[in-house]
Amino acid sequence: MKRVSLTQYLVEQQREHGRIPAELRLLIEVVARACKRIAIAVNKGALGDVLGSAGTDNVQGEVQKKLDIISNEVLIEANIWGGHLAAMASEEMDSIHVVPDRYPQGEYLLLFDPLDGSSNIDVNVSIGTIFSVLRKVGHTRGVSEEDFLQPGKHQAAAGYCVYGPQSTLVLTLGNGVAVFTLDRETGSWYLTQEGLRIPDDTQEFSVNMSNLRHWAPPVTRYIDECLAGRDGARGKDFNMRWVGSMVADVHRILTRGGVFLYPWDKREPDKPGKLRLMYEANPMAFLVEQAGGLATNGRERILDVQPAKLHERVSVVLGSKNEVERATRYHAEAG
Ligand code: P6P
Repeated sequence: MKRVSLTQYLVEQQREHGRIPAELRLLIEVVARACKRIAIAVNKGALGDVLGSAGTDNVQGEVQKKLDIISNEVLIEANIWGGHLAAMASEEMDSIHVVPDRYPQGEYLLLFDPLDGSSNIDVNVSIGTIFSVLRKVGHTRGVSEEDFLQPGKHQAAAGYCVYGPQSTLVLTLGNGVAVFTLDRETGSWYLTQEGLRIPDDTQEFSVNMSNLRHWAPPVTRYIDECLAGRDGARGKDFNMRWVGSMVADVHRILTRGGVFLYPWDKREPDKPGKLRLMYEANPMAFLVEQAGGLATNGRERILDVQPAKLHERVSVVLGSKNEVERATRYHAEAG
């Protein structure tokens, strides 16, 4: 069967649907090529001296794994010269990385978590790259952190690559969600699914239950009802899945439904949540909404949140529409 390659898909989106300018098509192809290189490094594991910690901390104060730094460098090097970007921002870098004067600057801003879930690297559990694309609003050459501080609803594109049993690139350009699988023999990405739809209802929730005693009442109420199953208010039993890699948990939800929660908890009360708005929650929220699901911070649509800082965190409830609406309603009822 002749499969559609990523390149052909993007050319058709550009030519037949006028949906993406050439610069955005180039950006997505470059990011996909970088993800392929990251997949190869991840797959080497212990054979490639890429496991373990790098002995440094990132801006979040988290220990960096060697693959965190390798993945970050792969994305920077792949994107810096193409002329499609003005600057990049990464979970692994304190400040933005501006395209140097020796290269042309483009109109796009690329944000990424180069390797999300890196605590799972050394135990061979799925991890991934998450990316978000914004347009640089001003048309002067200069670019600053303020140019990045746009709500997620302004994203031009978003996606992730999950490095699991398959390497799978999941992408939205604002017109639905498409899935590409890496053919290792040819080194090409091929379209394997499009028009993904998250079922409105689910019987599968995804949360780190060890935080139960730290949650706010609306979250405890929602999860307690799931645990009560058919004998409780919900009248149906629930299953639970928690991989500890957002890309793996979100990919499952995009594929078969479910509801994912990483809510505020009182361990660090001054932080709205653990996950980062700009390069984790926003791209995932864009994908989930494009697949018919919802994504809120418990109170408002994640894509409407106006960022104040590049690395700010946010509480996340995303997935099957009716479950996200219920959990969000519980927050409103709690006042
Ligand atoms: P916890 C990975 O570190 C991550 O940022 C997400 O990918 C994942 O959903 C979450 O944190 C896991 O957090 O507290 O369960 O280890």
